[in-house]
Amino acid sequence: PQPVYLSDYQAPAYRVSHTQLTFELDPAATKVKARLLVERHPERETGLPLELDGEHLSLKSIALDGKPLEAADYELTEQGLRIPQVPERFVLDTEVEISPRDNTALQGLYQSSGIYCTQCEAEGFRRITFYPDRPDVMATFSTTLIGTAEPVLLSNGNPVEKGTLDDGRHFVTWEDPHPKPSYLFALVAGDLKKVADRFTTMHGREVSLEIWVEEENLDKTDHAMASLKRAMKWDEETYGREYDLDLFMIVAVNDFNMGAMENKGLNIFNSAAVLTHPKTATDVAYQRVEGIVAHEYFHNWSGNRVTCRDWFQLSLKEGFTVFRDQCYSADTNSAPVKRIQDVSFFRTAQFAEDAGPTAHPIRPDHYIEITNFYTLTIYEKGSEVVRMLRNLVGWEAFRRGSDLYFERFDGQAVTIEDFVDCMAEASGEDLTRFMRWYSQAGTPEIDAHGEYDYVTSEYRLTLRQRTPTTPGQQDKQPLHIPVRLGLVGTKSGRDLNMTLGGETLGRDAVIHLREDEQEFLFTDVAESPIPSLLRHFSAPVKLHFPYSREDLAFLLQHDSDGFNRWDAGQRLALLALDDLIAAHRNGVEKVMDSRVTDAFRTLLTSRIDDKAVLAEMLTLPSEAYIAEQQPLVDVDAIHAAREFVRQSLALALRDEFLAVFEANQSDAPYAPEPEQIAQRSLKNVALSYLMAIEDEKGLAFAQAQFDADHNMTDVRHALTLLVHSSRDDLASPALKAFGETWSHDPLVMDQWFSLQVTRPQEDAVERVKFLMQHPAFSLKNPNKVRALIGTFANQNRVNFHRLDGEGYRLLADVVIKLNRLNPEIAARLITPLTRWQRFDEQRQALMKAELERIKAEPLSPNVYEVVAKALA
Ligand code: BAL
Ligand code: ZN
Repeated sequence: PQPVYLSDYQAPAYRVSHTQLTFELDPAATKVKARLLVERHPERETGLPLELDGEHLSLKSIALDGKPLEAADYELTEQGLRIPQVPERFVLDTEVEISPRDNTALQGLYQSSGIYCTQCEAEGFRRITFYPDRPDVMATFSTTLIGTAEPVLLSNGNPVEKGTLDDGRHFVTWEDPHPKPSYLFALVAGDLKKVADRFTTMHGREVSLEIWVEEENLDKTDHAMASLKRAMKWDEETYGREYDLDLFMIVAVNDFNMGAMENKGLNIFNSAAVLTHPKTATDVAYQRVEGIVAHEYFHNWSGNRVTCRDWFQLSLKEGFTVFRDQCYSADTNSAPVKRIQDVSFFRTAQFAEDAGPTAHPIRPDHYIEITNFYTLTIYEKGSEVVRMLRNLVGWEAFRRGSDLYFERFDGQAVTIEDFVDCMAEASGEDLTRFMRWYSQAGTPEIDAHGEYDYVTSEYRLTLRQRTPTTPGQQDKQPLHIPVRLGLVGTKSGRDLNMTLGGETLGRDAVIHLREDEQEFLFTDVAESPIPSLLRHFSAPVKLHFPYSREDLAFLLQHDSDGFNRWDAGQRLALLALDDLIAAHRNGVEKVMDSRVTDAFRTLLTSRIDDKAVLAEMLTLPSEAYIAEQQPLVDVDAIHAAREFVRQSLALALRDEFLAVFEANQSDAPYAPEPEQIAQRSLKNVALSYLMAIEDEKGLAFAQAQFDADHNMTDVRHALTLLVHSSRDDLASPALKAFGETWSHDPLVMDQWFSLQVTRPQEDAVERVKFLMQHPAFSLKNPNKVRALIGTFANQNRVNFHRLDGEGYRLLADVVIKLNRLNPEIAARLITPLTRWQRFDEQRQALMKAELERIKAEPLSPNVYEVVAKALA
């Protein structure tokens, strides 16, 4: 497969002003008629051929301006259709046949549990009809769906006509007045039921809201609907964005490659991202649903009204929209916890991506398969860069820039420069150097050190930046890095006033690192400080500062920035873990660092108002994050060291954890409210520690919490702790009962799979293989693959990296099978194997052997691209 290059971009030779589609639905032979009103693009020369994308289509007829074309008039290839000679303006009619039933790739039109649905982003529309399937071709659409056994027929826009044909089939015609690229097209057909509500927009327009689900899920839509209404209001209040159609629909389907999709007026969701019920969904799932509902809704402006010129600009819509949904969730829940959780995930997973063989800039300059680029870099790092922009120019200028962007580019397909230019114009800031964030891959590292001069009362802070090389990018340029900081007085424990170059900055400020190295001299610093750097994670970088453990314990207590207080605790734990990892490797007795125990004791006994923050502070860095900090990953030593810390803390602070657990039990009716969620997470963190030493009371509490069956957050947590313990006598009956109770509910069964395959016990690989034979498992369902295989490979590190290579072999076997069924999911699944360079020689050899075995297969472009990069 050949790469596509950003530098080769050209406007399309022809554009489509209107697209009229008719679908005669049939599982194995759906007929798709397309009438395209085509005209030459004004920026392109005359006489160019018309090139349309098309894959897996069986062409039945083709006519130009009403005249059927002869076979000699056009060329058909694997990739599409070419008509060498066309007029400047014309009407093209085609009819093709496709088989939704056999579409296991879940791109284009397919069937999920008997429901017809579509996924067209990024390049799925070419599996539906011949079309210029690129985001810079925007047309109005009119779509007629003809069905037999499907009571519900949905598409984008508003329904304008419905009726019954002479042969008894029925139809509905939909019109979408907003020009859109083909990737935003959608249809849904089948036996679905709806929950309806209304929203009155800021200008008093009434919008009908509908969530369509299978009948048995009608009781699981309340939270998604409430989230949708909150998101609509938030976008009006925060960004001045109003919804623009009379109808907004969400449909839940069981088989979906992504979380959800922002098709115009007809969002299609993975059922996992929309359905909730206290008995079936955890707090985390509730929050995820809220975030994804908001994200997809926000795309209506940041993505749909203003879209991307080409797929290299994907982060234009995704980075901005993730930023918007993160802010929305922070506003509706606990803001500090939202930031801690987002950054914790980001520093673990995106940093690893940025340091691995598939590292790429936020705006890549080439790709083979665009579906491989729906990555943490495009989404999450893209969001971090938008966040930096917001902080650099300030909220008011950012909002003016956003208004300008939406006004200037409404109905257009644009570039990342267009967005950043609006921010520069609205703020007057020079963002030229800032643009490097979009083209330079890799995580920048800042080496910082500071010196206080008691005589002059000056504090000299030196910051040096470097970005490690990444594949294909050897030379790195300095970036514009905003560093938010405070100087915390070691005597007072307070933020000190900062004066820099004669200018008073206040007690919390941002300094700008633009060069390779810069010195910042703070004057009139009243007492010796400890710097609190990169507050609120003000830039997506790694910060190295030679903090002593005493410094960190001090910041953990005194830093006024909640995020950095949490981070100081993480750093303190990491230093202790480093020693223990070394001790484990050298066969030396492990000794717990009493400073960590003391810090935890203080946390457990002091009054912290936000229980959700406290729960985060009491949570140790994950094995994956610890691994990120090691030069060479020793999975066994990391696991042993972390377990040792958990057990030591539990032994030393057993009574305190018990007290926290007991104080936070509640039998109030479940509500996904921030206070309740915080209380549950704190209680469950305490229970985890008690179970780390299999304390008798802890075991009894876990069993009772499982038996009480109050809500899924508590039940799942208790069951996980039992299943991960050595007490099979308790775990087995609970697991069996849970599996039997929920065998009818695919989303709960996903949880049942996940919590088993994260067991640290040695039989995990065998258990994965066993569960793959379970009637509820299917390789064709992405949620099941993620729950069982993805969770095992990413979260059960000791067992995935087993030294006999069985974990790797299992993953490679699944990838090889999935490569034929669903290349997009197969390619994603390979990620843990691509990180082979981080491990010891023996594991490296085993991982590479599996990558080579995959590479020897006839591969989809998706899997080929990932494997080729991993082995380059
Ligand atoms: N556009 C694909 C799904 C999402 O990011 O919303
Ligand atoms: Zn998105």
